Amino acid sequence: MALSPDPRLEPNLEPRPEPSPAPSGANPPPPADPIAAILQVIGLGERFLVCSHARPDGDAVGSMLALGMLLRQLGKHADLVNPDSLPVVYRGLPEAGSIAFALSVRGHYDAVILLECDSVGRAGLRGLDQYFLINIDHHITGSDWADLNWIDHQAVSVGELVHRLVQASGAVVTPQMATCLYTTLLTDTGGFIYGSLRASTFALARDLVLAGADPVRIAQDVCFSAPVSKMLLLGAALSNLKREGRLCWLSITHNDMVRTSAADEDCEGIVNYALGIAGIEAAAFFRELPESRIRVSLRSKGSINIAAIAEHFGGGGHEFAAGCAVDGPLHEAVDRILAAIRSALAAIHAARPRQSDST
Ligand SMILES: [Mn+2]
Repeated sequence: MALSPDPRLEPNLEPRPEPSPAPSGANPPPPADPIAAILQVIGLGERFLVCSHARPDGDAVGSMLALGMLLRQLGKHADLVNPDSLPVVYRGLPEAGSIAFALSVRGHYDAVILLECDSVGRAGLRGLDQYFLINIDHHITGSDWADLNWIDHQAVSVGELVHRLVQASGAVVTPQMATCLYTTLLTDTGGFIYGSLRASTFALARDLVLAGADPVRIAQDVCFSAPVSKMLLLGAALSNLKREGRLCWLSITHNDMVRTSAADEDCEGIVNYALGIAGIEAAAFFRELPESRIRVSLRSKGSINIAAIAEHFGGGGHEFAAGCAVDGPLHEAVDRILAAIRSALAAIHAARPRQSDST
């Protein structure tokens, strides 16, 4: 086995990997037909490694699993690896046990496929540089850092891109695959309420249900299976909620995490409570990590490009949902991030007629 498991996994401290190197002559331009190019690499190879980012979310887990199923259906060997354990709510997904936990990889692979990683470092695995790297991403801040790149930020989830690969390969969308892919749609759209939602998103959801995904069961597993610690942590965050005009933010300290026995994954989605308030256009959630780093989740209802702010602080994401990690202490991180959001909001509203301010 080519993996080196390390049971002493720390919660990911988001050592934001060094910025991706500027495109050099080493990376070819994106192919005209990236799907065909990726399928060609798959067709010529035998052994593949599938990775996604550390602290995997529903899109990372679901798309890794579905891609693993595709590769095996095509008669290939596929290893799935992540440096962090899966959030509890995704452990019931079909073949979830096939994702191995490791901090480094070695051995022979014909290619490594990285799903929604904005750099090789984002995968959190040592040893990847020696392989032919394929980058499949749907983040607006994604870049052509790999040997073969397919970035489509119109896709609501990277699972949507994996589905296109499945279709183009002629493989069958099994009920297990459909379940994993539907999960990526459900989670990356916050339950079909944000992201690049289009009619095609719902057409894809329909296709996946027809292929065997059970939408009620998946929603129950993903949305209604939270541990108590998540609710206690949410209470701590809401008690720190602050509003200033169109901006709302909340925060939790490391002590809040300890006091509520919260896990890393319990922080997921808390930022949306701030965005859910009438009149709010931008929201931020600050989490104090041990060692005085601050993880920041950013959201916009659409008036400002929040990914640009995340990118300014070394992070990235989508136009309306992004994140970064910055140095503490907490109050200084809050001040720096809020200042950037205030500027962005002020720039937008200075350019707009006043009557549009009222909603
Ligand atoms: Mn995603």
